[in-house]
This record gives sequence, structure tokens and C-alpha cells, in this order.
Amino acid sequence: MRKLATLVALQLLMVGALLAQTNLMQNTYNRAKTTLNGKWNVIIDPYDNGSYSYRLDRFDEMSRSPRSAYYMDAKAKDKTDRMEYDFDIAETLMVPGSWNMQNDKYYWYEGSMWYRRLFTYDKEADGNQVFVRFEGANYHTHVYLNGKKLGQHIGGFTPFEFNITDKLRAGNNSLVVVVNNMRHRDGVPTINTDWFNYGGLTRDVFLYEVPAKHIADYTIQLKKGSTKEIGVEIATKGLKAGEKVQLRIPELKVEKAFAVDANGKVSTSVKVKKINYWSPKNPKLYNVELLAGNDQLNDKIGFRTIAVDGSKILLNGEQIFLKGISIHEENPVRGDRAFSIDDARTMLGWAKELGCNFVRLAHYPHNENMVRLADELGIMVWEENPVYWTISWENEATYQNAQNQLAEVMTRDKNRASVIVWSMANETPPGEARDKFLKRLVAFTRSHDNTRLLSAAMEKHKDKTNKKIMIVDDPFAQYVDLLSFNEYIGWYTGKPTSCEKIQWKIKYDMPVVISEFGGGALAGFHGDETTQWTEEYQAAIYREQLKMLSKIPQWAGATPWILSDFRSPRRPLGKIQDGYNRKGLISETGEKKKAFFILQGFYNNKQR
Ligand code: GCB
Repeated sequence: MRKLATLVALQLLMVGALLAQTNLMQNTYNRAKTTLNGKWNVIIDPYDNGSYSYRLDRFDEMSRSPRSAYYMDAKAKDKTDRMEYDFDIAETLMVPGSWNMQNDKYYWYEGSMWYRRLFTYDKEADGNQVFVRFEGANYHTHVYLNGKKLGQHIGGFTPFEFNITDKLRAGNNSLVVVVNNMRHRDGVPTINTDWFNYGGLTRDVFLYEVPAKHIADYTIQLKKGSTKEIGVEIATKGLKAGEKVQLRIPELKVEKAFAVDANGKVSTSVKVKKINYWSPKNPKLYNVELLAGNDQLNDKIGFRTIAVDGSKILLNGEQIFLKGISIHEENPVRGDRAFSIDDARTMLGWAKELGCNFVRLAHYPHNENMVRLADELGIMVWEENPVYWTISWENEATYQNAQNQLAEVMTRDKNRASVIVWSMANETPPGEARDKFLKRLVAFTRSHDNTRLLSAAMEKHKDKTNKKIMIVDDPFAQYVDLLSFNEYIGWYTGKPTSCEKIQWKIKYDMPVVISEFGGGALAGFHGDETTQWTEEYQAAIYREQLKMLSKIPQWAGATPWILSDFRSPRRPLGKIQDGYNRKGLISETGEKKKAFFILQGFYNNKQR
């Protein structure tokens, strides 16, 4: 009973800790940084032997010396002193990067890995604050500096950071991080996914410094329903009521100084005469400068409106067709999780070549380089929360975890014009508990952002009496703006030619965005259109699908599955899959399959 009470208390504490994480600093992307990327010493720890205090279920915890906890980064004092770990002589892994892809012995490893990095740091000015920021670590991370706990984070795909000002030492500092990528039934995502469970510090790690008075957060976007009024929400730290924060957008002739309130905040708007709106044809970004005390922060922000009208999607008031593709955060050619701007250039470069104006970043938030580059290239973006398949709908901690991950990506990307859709979930079966969970997420999202479209990748089902009739009637659709669903006619349902006979019964008059269709093909494997796994079979699916979808009156876009082949333990078929989901239009060696050109031809000819 006591153990249960402790566990509940621990969970509540964790929820508190998680929510605190949404205090992410805005636009660290453009702040001066000290990178901590590079080689880190690591110790693999499948039994969680190195954790002295975070596992309350340890039976022998009290019998050990605190120095034996790996986060103490301790050394044997002399030859009589027994220490059973030593980071100085431990092997190294590159950060960013998953452990799985850096050494064969870690390929299937799921568990804890300890990372240690030594660094020295001199503050630029007394009174400045120093933070350590992790752009992403999969999945559960605990962070320690010089033997003291900084905090923890749950979720593999969103940033987190800690203020380390008071814990920094002159000389060497020891930053120790333990990342555990075990899958959990109650996790987000849950145990079963169709992608590889890359573990570790998979994105950038860096230090940054801000003056005591600084800009902490801001939202600068067109106000909902307006084309000339820019909403301005700014949160500062260290400023007293009445002190000023300045906003400059030189090209729009905006130069304003606002007094902050007692909470250091400003909530206002500015009217401008003429805006050059952001769009795929004209990805105009304005230089935006914010100044508070000695702090100056620059950003590049695009202004656009996105809305739906009946079954149409309107960008800047004009109808647009979303020519999209789904993408996993995996650079197939490098063979690891994507994290860098070069990876983003590869993936979005392919999407551009395909004729896309839209990408679905499936099934979790991708790294910030992707959305920053999408802003520059004029590619609209669908961002997705890792609520995938059947997570624990009834568990409050699971809900809080999902909401927190969504809050973190929204905080990071709310000023990106490219992001037009927040997706709540992927392929979740309708039911009371699921509906309640997703409706709560929708309410949360809308209360923080009323300017973007909401969706989720839903499902279709067959009519009970007539197999050719496909029904889309998920009640959750009523709470979102786009009716998106995954359908695999020609692959999981029927043959490519089945597309011809399908009749769609779509219950809602909303824009239909097909979030997935496709089929598998091994690049270089050829045959006729009836032979599974050939490029011809996959090409036939694309040809027939595009004909079928063109007949749906409210069809407004698609993000076929998927840009490139990706690793998945669910795909063991020898000689064909070999551990890869083969639905990519591009192989893991960068080879374009026939279907790539079918979709490219379609997109190039499609007007809106
Ligand atoms: C789906 C899932 C996606 C899978 C895909 C497939 O519906 O959303 O994650 O990878 O099907 O290939 O089966």
C-alpha cells in the first residue's frame, strides 16, 4: 500500500515536472550557442545499476555508497578505493546519433545508456543565466550536472532544457545523462509502432546564455481572421512592470516599444498596411527583432492565413490543394535518425523534386531544422503528436504525457508559417475513451492556438453488406478541421485495380486529406503489375489511387505513405524487406522507384 502511495506521488510529481517543461525558451535556434555535440563517454546499463535514487523500486539502494551512482561521475580515490565504473575510460558515442546505429552490439538494445560529457564554461557577464538544452532524447531522460539532478523528461521527440546557472563550476563540469528507450504500454507512443526505436541523444545538445533581463517567449503571427493585424504576445523574464520591450519588423515599418505588465508580459497587436504573404510560391519571411534590456533576439517570420471553407482549404484566402508526402525522421542514406540541416535538405529536397507543397512529418515531432527549412522553401507542414494506434486512453498520466509533448512542439514551432496543421493522433480506433482523450487534446490545442488547422489521421471501414463501399464516419472528425484518413486500397485492401470499383461514403462535408495510401516495393525489383513487391505493382497502386481519389468531390490533398523506405522491426521478410518498410518512393540507398514519377507527374499537372 505504501509502495502504491509512493508510486502515485511519484507519478504526480512527474506530471508536475513535465508541465514545467513547457516553459521552453522561444527561438533558441537563433541564440548564440556552445555546442555539446561530439563524443560523449557512455556506459550501457541494462539493469539500471547506475541509478542510485531515481528507481524507488531498487531493493539494495540504501546499501550502496552514493558515489556508486553513475551520475556522481566519481573516481577511485586511491588503490584501496573500489569504484566499479569510470567514464574517463568508457567508450564513446557521437551525439547527436542513436546508439543503435553506431555499434552493432547496440542495434537491438532497449534500456538505459549513461552519457557523460565534460565541459568548461565561462559566462559572458555576471548575472547572466546559462541553460543546457536537449533538442530530443528518446525516450525517458534524467539529467545531472556535477552530481546534482537537473530534472527529467519524457517523450522522444521534443526539446527540454534546464537552467544550470547555480550549478556551474569553474573548470571542468560533468554533465551526465541517462536515456532509457524502453517501450511502455502506458507510454506515448506505446509498445507497438511501425518504426525503429532509435535510442539515445538523437538531436543537438547545447548551452546558451541569456542576460538576467531577457525575452523568454513570444508569439508573433497574424491574428485569427485578420490579414493586416499581427498579434503580439511577449513574455520576458527579469523585467519589472513598466519596463519596455521593443519589437521591430523593419520591412513592415513596425518599430514599437511596449511596457510589460507585472508578470513581464505584453499582449497586444500591431496593424500593418501591406504584407507580402507567405505561401509555397512566395515563401516570404520577415526579419523580426526583439529587444529587452541587453537582450536582443532575431527571428524570421512569415505571415499567412490558413482556413477551411466547407470542403476547401484556403491559404491566404485562396483555395489550395495539398500536394504532400509523409516523411519519417530518418535519413535512409545515412541510416540513422535525421537531425541536421543537411538531413533536412535531403528530405525536403526530395519532397520538392516530387512536386510537393506540403509534408506530413509523421508520426511524432521532427527536429526543428525541418520546419525552419520548410519555412524557407515554402513547404506547408503537418506536425503530429505520437498518439499512435492504441495507447492507454484511460490513464491520466498517459494523457498528460501526450498533452505535454504536444505543448512542447507547439511552443517550439508556433511562429513558423509553414506549420498549418497540428495532428492529434494516427489511426486510433473510435470508442468512448479514445474520443474523450482526443477531444481533450483538441480543446487544449485550440486554447493555445486558434490560427491553425487541427486534424488526426483517422480510418475508413468497409460497409458490412457491400465490400466495395468504404465508409468514413469517425465521430472525432466533427472536432477537427480536416477529414484525414489512411486507406490502403490496392495493398492491405484488394488489388490496385480494386480502386476503380470503390465507392466512398464520407459522412462530413469537410476537406478530405488522405493522410496515407501506398504499397511496398523493393527498388530494382521488376515484374508485372500483379506481382507483389515489384516497382510496377507499387506504381499501379499510385496510378489507380490517384484516379480514384480524383473522383471524391471534397478531395483537398494527400500525403501518401511514404517518401523513403525506413527501418521497422515489424518488417522481417527476407530478401525483400530485411527490416525495412518498403513503402518508400525512394529506397534506403536513394534510388527513386517508378511510383515516384507517377506521383510527380500527377502533382506537376495538378493546378490547385
Ligand atoms: C499505417 C501506419 C504507418 C505504417 C503504415 C504501413 O497505417 O500509420 O505507421 O507504417 O500503415 O506501412 O503499414
